Amino acid sequence: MLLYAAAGTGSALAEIALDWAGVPYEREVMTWEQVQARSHSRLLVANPLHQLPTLILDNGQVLTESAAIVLWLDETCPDAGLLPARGSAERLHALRWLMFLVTTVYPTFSYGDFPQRYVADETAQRELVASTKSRRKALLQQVDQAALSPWFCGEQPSMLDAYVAVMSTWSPRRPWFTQNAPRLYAIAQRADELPQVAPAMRRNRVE
Ligand SMILES: N[C@@H](CCC(=O)N[C@@H](CS)C(=O)NCC(=O)O)C(=O)O
Repeated sequence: MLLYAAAGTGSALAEIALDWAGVPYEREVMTWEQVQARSHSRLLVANPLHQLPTLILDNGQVLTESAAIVLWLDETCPDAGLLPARGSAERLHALRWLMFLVTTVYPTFSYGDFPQRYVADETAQRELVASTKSRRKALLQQVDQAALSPWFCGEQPSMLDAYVAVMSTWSPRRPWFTQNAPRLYAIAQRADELPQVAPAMRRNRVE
């Protein structure tokens, strides 16, 4: 299995999920500059969006979208505990907020990183970046209100904690969370130490 990866991106989410499930994989690492330039030809063939994470399964099938990777691993390795148990209230909480993170929060990074995709005018691009940043903060505060304790879904850690750990290293970054999303900050700090999470966090650290 091959994972296309770059430090500081969402490929860390897939790394954590694969590590958590105990599924072996290789990484093909690229730089953020290559990601921005859409210049990795094999990634482009596998995923026309040229986005990370992109996972190539052993049978050649391509799996993109971090949540799809998490759900697939949870299905194939049900005892690993990536998500709360089927049929539980905690699982509904996990599914709701996993989808919220990938469909509502995650796209704000795309608008912020690539405003030229959405508006041509440079002033409009600057406005989009600024409005995206404040919208992202408001969305993260909604996620903060939904967080349980000590983990996002309650008593047991899950991939939701890994999303919080990884996404809180992106703008507005951890220091903002201390004052503005303290529940998420506490979860991120705790999740950093989980053996399923710590190695990928170390590999993906961007100074
Ligand atoms: N919905 C996707 C979002 C993936 C995504 O936006 N990845 C970013 C890196 S964190 C990326 O590859 N951006 C490059 C681009 O959009 O061209 C997921 O959850 O996996």
